[in-house]
Amino acid sequence: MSYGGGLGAGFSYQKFVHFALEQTRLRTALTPHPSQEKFKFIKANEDNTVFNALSFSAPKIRLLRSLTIEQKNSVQVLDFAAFFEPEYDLPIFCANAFTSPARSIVVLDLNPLYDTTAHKDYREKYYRNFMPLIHKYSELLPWGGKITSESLRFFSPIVIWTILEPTETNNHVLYSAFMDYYKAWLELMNGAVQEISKDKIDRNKEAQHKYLTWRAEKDPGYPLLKKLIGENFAKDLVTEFLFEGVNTLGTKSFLDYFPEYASDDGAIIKKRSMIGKSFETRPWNAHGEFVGDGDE
Ligand code: BLA
Repeated sequence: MSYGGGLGAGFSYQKFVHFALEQTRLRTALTPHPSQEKFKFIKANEDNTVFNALSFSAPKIRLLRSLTIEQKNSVQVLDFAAFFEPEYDLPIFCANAFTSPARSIVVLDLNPLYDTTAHKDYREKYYRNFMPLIHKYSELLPWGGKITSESLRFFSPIVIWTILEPTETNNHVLYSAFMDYYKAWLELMNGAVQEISKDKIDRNKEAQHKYLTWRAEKDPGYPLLKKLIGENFAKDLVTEFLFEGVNTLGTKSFLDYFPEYASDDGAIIKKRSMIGKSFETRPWNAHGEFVGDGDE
């Protein structure tokens, strides 16, 4: 047994993906997404690196896509996300894990379409019933410490943000949390009520576009993707696969949404955070209310 840390032989995020697809297929009909074709066979610069990319849509789901990157006995990456059609204001499923032999950096959440501090009604509607999930996991998967402050507005009160040693036990807990969070998301899908007001649909569309625009520009995985598949293909992967919709769901630019990143010559400032890192501890209380840094 390998409880001493490091990646046990054969550890893989594939089983997370299989679980999610199987569970989804029990509830809805998945069809391959057009983006699938171009990204099915991605070849990395390094021979020991295997990419697996899958994308689908379904009647209520605009895009469900998954990317795993596997280096034998070394780095393992999971990037799994699912977005509803704009007729639904439901949260976005988000599971990201970057695992090296030393540690796993994990974000697991039902990312809100609307900031849950500014929109309390949204928080009540979608997160109140799921608070037991974070109570179940906040000790085993503890808050990962200071984080890019801008990320917080895309996180929900039930977000799991953690940095762990990739022991067998921790990997089990992570898988268990992934299953619980994914089932919660599917539960939301089952109960989803289609919006008919054009204004509200447009609003949902813009909120999803804003999210895609943020992640397509500032995702922490981008530097590694560039290293593994080259800058041009990494850019295509980000805009046409991982955050597909960023060029079609809306017309606003990154700087329209996030003007604080504008440099004097009108370019986008390259650094990820303008505010810097903060939130040493979990900034929501047990009721999901945002309390910020404990010492503020
Ligand atoms: C680090 N990834 C991180 C961190 C976060 C996330 C919060 C810690 C650094 C920070 O404070 O920002 C993930 N941040 C997110 C997510 C959202 C967000 C999911 O705002 C959603 C709104 N990670 C991946 C993929 C790769 C990856 C696909 O998901 C690689 C291909 C790598 N993430 C990665 C690496 C780090 C990291 C290497 C450490 C380096 C760094 O901190 O920049």
